[in-house]
Amino acid sequence: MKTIDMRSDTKTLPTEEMRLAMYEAELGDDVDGEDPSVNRLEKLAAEMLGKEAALYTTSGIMSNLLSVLTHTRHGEEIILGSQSHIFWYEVGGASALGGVVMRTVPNAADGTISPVDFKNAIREQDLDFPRTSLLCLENTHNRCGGTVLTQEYTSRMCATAHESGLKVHIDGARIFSAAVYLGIPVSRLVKDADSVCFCLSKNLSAPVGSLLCGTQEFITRARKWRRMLGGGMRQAGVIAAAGIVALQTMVERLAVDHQNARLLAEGLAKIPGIIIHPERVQTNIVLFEPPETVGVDIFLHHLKEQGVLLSSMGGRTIRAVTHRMISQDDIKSSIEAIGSAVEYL
Ligand code: TLP
Repeated sequence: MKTIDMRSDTKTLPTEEMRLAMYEAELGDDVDGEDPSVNRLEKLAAEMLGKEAALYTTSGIMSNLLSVLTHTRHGEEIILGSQSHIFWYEVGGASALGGVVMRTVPNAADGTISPVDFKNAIREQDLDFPRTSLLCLENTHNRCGGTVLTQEYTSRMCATAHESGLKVHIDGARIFSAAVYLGIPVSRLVKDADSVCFCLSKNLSAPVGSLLCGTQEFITRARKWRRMLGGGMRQAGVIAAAGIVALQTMVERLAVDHQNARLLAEGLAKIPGIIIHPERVQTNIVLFEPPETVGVDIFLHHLKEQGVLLSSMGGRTIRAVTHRMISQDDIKSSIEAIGSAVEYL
């Protein structure tokens, strides 16, 4: 029985071309800036994102943390969405290691935070208040179901932040999905942000790593933080080589994952009792709830036995993520398996 693993796009394995590139990669000591493959990857990432420089990091979490450490000082406050990955899933690192207060404002279902709420959350200068120094946006938005922030929205939020002296960081783990959805270059989408990070090891199919992009000065300081955190990886070119292939070959095909996610959502919407908003599906993440009479754990367990792996987002919400290793046939089989599970349970 084939396993259809839609728990996350982090489950993607490297392509043959990536494995070959890894085998043949030119290597050096990246801690001393001597790894040609890492240097090439960082240059390519900076160019594609339209920023001066980029830094190869172990993970999305490390990139986000480096960004907070570099943009802020201990005791300051950062503003972020109530459903943001940094707030939910990064072990509280921004506070624990960055020493900042995380001030959340509600995320709407589309992943935005209201410009008014944001403005109201910025602290005035007052002896008693921490200084607000950073706004973090997330695009696409994971817990909001892969929703896309537009360039207009991003620029407007950046303008408000900059007027009040705040920097803006975008957690763009899946930013290429957002750009493909909008049909614009990713550089245009993030042009007003001070920093942006994206992951190679999710929808782009590379095995490891993430890139943090920003000004040369910002990246130089972030590099020092990366060193302090033990994130200097020596001959990291062996994995960076796969990242170069990912950026060169995996971006355009994201549209296929988006179509498959849509197909899945529309199929699920026809199953009696399933709660889903197919019109909200924009990229490669589908959120839904099983019928009220069916327990989430039993539902997931039963589907696992049928070879369909999905993940729980807490409460009754279930997540399916489409990716390179999920075909249109897999989507059809999954819809059938979910339909049968609902009938059976
Ligand atoms: N997200 C993961 C998990 O939370 C395990 C997933 O499966 O979606 N920002 C965003 C928006 C993310 O979705 C993730 C990973 C990260 C940051 C962190 O990336 P990693 O896991 O590479 O540190």
